[in-house]
Amino acid sequence: MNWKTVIGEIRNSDGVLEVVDARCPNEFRSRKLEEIFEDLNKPFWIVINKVDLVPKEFADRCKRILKEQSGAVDVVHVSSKKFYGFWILRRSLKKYFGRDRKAKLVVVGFPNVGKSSLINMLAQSTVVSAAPIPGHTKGKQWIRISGKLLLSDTPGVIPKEFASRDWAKILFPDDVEESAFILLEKIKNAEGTNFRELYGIEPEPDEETLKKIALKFGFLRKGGEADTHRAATRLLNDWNNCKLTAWWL
Ligand SMILES: Nc1nc2c(ncn2[C@@H]2O[C@H](COP(=O)(O)OP(=O)(O)OP(=O)(O)O)[C@@H](O)[C@H]2O)c(=O)[nH]1
Ligand SMILES: [Mg+2]
Repeated sequence: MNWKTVIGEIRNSDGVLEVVDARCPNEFRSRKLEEIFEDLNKPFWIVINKVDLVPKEFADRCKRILKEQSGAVDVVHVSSKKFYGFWILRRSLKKYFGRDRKAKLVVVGFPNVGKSSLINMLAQSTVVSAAPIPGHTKGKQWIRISGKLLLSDTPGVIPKEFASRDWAKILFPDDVEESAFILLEKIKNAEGTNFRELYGIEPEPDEETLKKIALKFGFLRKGGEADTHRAATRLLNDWNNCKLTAWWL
């Protein structure tokens, strides 16, 4: 779905679920987007997904801070992977919209935050998993998540222009080594991480670290030189598939 279509979807919705990654929830918020929600007069929820990847104390602190510092109706924790948080999210939505009001919601977020996983979790927990609404774009599916609450089955991916410079490079990489260095710098300064357990070294944003990772996994170029490109790709993949965790505000 292109961005113009997403904005159209938001305009036609009754509310938005902004999904962020629990490992660094604040950096995954888009203030620009939240301003758009406010301009359009749409209530929004910040859904902190992947909460299984961070300590509870950190998750609770983030929730408190985001509640204070954002215009979100509510901030909730979920783990789409562990099927955690569904009821809390649903209760919060029901509380806002009431029993009798029909409401259509749209899920948005940066790449990889778990939008599709969240939609799947919400869909699997319901009796009617997908119901086309007459009068809507053909093929458009809505998922009933509770009595009158409907969720669009197509998430809106927030485009690169809305990301900070660092995240634009990590989420939409063109030079993977540069992207890996930016991620390493963030992990180095994180409150906690499993980096040392995964790779057996300290997270330092330099060539040497990529070389060590390459050697650890046997990524060698012809001639036996460490393949830092493959190591950088591995690091970014481990972050994206959530094997690698680190948390900071
Ligand atoms: N540990 C953990 N991993 C999760 C959770 N939710 C999603 N993931 C993982 O995060 C990665 C991205 O999840 P997706 O649901 O594909 O994310 P998305 O936002 O739809 O990504 P795009 O479609 O690329 O924009 C996958 O490897 C998921 O398995 C979660 O709650 N916990
Ligand atoms: Mg997706």
